Amino acid sequence: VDKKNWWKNAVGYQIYPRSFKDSNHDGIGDLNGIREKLPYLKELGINFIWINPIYASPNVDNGYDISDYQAIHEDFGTMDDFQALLAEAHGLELKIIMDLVVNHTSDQHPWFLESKKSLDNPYRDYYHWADASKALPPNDWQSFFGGSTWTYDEMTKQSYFHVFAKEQPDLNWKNPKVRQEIYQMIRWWLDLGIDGFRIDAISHIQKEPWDFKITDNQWAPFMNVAGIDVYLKELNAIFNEYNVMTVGEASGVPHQEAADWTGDNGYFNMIFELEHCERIGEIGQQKGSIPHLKHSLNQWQTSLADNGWNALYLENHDTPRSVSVYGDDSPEAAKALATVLLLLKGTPFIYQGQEVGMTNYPFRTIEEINAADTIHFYQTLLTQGTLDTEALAIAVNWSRDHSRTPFQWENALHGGFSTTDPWLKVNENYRMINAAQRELESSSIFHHYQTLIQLRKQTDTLIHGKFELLLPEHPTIFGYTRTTETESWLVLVQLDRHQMTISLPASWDYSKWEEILTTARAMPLTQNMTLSDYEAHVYRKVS
Ligand code: TEU
Ligand code: CA
Repeated sequence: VDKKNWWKNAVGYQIYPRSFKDSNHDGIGDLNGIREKLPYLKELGINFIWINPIYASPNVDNGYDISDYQAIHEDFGTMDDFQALLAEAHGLELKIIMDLVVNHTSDQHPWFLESKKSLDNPYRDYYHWADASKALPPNDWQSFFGGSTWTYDEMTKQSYFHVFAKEQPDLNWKNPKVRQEIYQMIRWWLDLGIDGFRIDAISHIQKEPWDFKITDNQWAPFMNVAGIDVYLKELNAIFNEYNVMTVGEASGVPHQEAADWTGDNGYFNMIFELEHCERIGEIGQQKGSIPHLKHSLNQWQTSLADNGWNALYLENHDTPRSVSVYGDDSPEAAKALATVLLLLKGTPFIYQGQEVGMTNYPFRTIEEINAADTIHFYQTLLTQGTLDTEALAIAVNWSRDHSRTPFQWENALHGGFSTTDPWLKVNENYRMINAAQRELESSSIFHHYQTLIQLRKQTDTLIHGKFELLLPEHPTIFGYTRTTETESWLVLVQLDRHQMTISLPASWDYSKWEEILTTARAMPLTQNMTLSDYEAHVYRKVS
């Protein structure tokens, strides 16, 4: 095995620590909870864990507003707990990658507290400040979480810049001192022995000049702006000194540029692109679209065929649950989606609960929501005159909280997550949908994930083989091949609850294909295939 490129053969698992497992029963998931569940992750077969931020934070954005990069949030435990977790994970041959949030800090970070003090404070240029008045911000750019990207400060009569919440001021990457501080912090974590980073919102670190005029894309002034490569190369040089993996969250980076951003010579090993999970429809009624998913994944698979490497995912802590978005909440749909995801080319990431088919939450009141951006959206709708129930429906349509409800471990109080009321309510369907149940059933989603992970690990073609999409125009069937000189694999999945008949290429020798895996009844491969109800079939041909 290629030691340096271990991440190509690996399967990842994302842990949202607040919602994974509460070990001391205060209603909040924690590091010792993760430690308790390492054997479960080992059983699933994954190779590395990405943990969302666990650093000191006022929690305006659940840890993405960091006030001390080198301290563990007390909700999660201590630095000793972290080191124990790291050691125990390594003992089980599980790697740990951490979230690196360096586009911004918390407004409570000592750098910002200093920066705010005066125009000539040595930390002033650690952030972006510009002349403004209370009524008139430096420009009309809008932040991702709603409202201006500028917040006025009475004391120094200037505004500071933030692409997310006002409590998340953006760091000034133009300042070499800022970069040195960040690099030092990165080394500190890498020297501790962690196995890499997921780098948050990294495509936003470079900004256009404040007088840049927005034309079509309102995010353009801080999305993959020219000159960003200078900083990314510096970061890459540090990562390269260590045998670690990196995955940059890079919204706004088009697939045509992905070869610069990923692979053996890219800024990162891989990136999370956000295009394939874009939803279709009017705001508040948006739905996942299988044609869009196919089209977008095909573009990324094809563009990165020879240069670069994909990070594969269907859900994370910012999206609703994939089985609800693309499926009908059923185990069949969850297995169908798993089959599509795990056999693509790239490094798959499973988001906690995906492997047991956790679904969206049926939010009934705004009090059940924690995510600041959802609450902000809901309140904006109310001020615009939208009726309460309608505002709620619109705001929760794509709420981040669907995926943040506590992990459903077993059919017990609070789904076995905690014995106390958790910070966010557990979905009541925990009685049916939970890990304990699914470890028992032989035909479960969990076991299907296990099987797919094992299959990947044993099969070089599924790691390196060329990807080709079949039936690109088909509205619901996701079919593709993975091919090397010695063999071909075929994945055929019906992502809908309907019966459909398709025709495969006439030139294929159908007698040579063997069925390796199915989620339904076994079915030999023939030129015409009838698939129904989220059926998935995997075939192999030896040439
Ligand atoms: O999300 C960032 C993110 O989604 C943006 O980069 C994206 O470009 C934007 O929403 C436009 O689609 C990350 C974390 O995953 C999220 O939880 C944090 O809230 C955010 O960064 C701020 O740190
Ligand atoms: Ca706890």
